[in-house]
Amino acid sequence: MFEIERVLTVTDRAYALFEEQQQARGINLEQVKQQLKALKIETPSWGYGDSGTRFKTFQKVGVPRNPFEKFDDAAQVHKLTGLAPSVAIHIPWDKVEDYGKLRGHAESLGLAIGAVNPNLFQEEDYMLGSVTNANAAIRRKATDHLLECVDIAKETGSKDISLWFADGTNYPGQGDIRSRKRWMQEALTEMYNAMTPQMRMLIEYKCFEPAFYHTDLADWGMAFNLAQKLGPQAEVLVDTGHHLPGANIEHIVAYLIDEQRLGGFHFNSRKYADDDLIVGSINPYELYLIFYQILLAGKDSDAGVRNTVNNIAYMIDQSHNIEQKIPAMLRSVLNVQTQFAKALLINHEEVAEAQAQGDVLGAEDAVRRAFEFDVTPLLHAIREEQGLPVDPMKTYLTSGYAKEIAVRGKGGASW
Ligand code: PSV
Ligand code: MN
Repeated sequence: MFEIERVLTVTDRAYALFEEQQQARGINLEQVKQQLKALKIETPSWGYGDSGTRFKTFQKVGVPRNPFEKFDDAAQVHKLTGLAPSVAIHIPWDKVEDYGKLRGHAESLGLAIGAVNPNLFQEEDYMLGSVTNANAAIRRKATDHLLECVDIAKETGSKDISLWFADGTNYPGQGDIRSRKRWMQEALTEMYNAMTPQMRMLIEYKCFEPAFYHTDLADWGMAFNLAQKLGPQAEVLVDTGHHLPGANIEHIVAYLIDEQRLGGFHFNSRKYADDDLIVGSINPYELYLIFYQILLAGKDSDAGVRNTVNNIAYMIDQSHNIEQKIPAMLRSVLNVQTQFAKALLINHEEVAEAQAQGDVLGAEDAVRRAFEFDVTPLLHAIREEQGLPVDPMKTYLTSGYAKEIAVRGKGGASW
């Protein structure tokens, strides 16, 4: 009892100091808290299963054996953080006979089924491409899978269908780049026309891997062009791991928001290529600067820009090869929350004033300063207000859930 009281007093005092500091900077903390409480991050079903590299997939004890168990684990992440109420699925990794049943299971856990991700990269037929394959029968098969995913989304109540293609070539001359471009557009047009008006197509790009010479959707410009051609229900998805070293992702984000074509994110961290490391573990400042652009656009006078910002799907896309799956996912959503909280402390008027004066260092300082605050007291305060554990990771580690799921044994779902 004494111990709890002491901790709460320290927390309260830390928050009081934080509040004083932020009020002095003209930050409206009530508004910050509201925005923090509204943050939602989708976790991927595949992040709970075993995964690996081409060298080895390590098997972990307690990994879910089927899609239902993946939702059980995802529910832990949401229960402890209040941040992750939906789960993206990948088809056929999460293929079930009855999607209504899966949806019912998710809802019974307080979750929703999020984005549906068609998988067009794991069948022998797709070695030389799926929707861009020179063989018309294979293109047909791939397009049919896209249509199947639209039907699944209707059953699961999913709004977003998130597309990523491994399509590309390994050698010059291997394929006709322009024909492939047209086949891609043809397939996506067919899928687009099958969507209900409530649905949205998210188009993801990736500069390389598994194709090494050319990738059919290699960068944001190609995804953007396709989205523009398809129509207003098609938007671009930015996977933070899918850029060449040195790419300014926040610039891409700002540009796409301004064009009202940024639909969502796949968050993760990369060091060299698409390494799928925990978001915020390598370059938290990049994540912070992405949120800076988003929050700034949220204040724009253009209602279309504000609407784009309010409909961004924040999703994690990580495959945890050596980490414990649930703690890795907890760390991920908490890292996103931390950087979002910091970005909420940016005084945009101060930045604008420095910009107007041509004060380069002043503007940079006004952006960076918020990053340097410790937001722990703020996060503790909102968690207390929401009836959530103040330290979700610690609560999970002492909850006994890992022991409970150990009965699943090794050899659960993997991709
Ligand atoms: C591909 O690297 C990707 O980022 C796509 O989003 C896939 O759907 C996901 O990873 C899982 O392979
Ligand atoms: Mn991705």
